[in-house]
Amino acid sequence: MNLDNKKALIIGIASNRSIATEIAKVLSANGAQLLLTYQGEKLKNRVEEIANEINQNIECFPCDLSSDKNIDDLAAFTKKKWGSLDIIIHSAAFAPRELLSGDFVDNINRDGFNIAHEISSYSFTALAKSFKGILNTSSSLITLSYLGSEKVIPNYNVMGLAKASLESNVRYMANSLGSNNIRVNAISAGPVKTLASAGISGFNEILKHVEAKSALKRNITLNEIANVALFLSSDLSSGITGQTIYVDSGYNINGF
Ligand code: 0WE
Repeated sequence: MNLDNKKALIIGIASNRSIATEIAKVLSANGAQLLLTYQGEKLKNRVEEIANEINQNIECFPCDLSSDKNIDDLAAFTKKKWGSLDIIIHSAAFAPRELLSGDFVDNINRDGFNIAHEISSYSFTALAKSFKGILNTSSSLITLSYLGSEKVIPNYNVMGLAKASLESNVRYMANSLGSNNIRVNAISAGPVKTLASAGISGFNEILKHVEAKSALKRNITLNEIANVALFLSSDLSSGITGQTIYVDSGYNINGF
């Protein structure tokens, strides 16, 4: 698959094992030029090291998705650097940790609900809004979701609502941007060990359950997610928009 001359913005690298890191490697290996973002000064060095490992001249730029100013500054930087953009990978989510365990109703609060939806869903729309003016025709926007959006997963709690919002967001964004030939899709990934899942109570049980019960009888790899991101980024998927595509060993087909 060929992404030569395509320029990709990748948001959500927090470590070597991030989904966004593997997507960056795979898109770069297929010819794309990359711009990576880091969430704050704490992550700057780590993201720059990852950028250097992939390719010596990849630039990194700060972006906290809770800030409209940060998003607009990122769009202005992208415009100055490249003039236009072809691919946005949105691989970021956040809910306050104390909401990701225990009883959903007991632990929910207004702030936590708002933060989860703002960072995990609205930020994708905000990026589209801010970058719309520099997105090339036939651009592809991709976000990451999880089965907890449509089925109850213990402890996923408010993130389930936020991912439901994100997947609906994908449909409305696809409809809105379709006339500019901009495509918008989500990848619903099976559970993978990353910083985002580290320390989540019951996460290892979820991994074991998928291994035992999924159609493929194993967990997925980061590379399998990244390969679908490559497909959705490329013109091979030119007829696909507004979709949530499962990369989950088939786990989502199960009823029991
Ligand atoms: O979407 C996610 C997790 C996203 C996430 C992770 C954190 C950890 C650190 C959002 N907010 C935070 N906040 C923090 O303070 N996943 C799909 C991974 C995940 O998280 C779970 C899972 C799975 C799978 C939480 C409970 C149950 C299953």
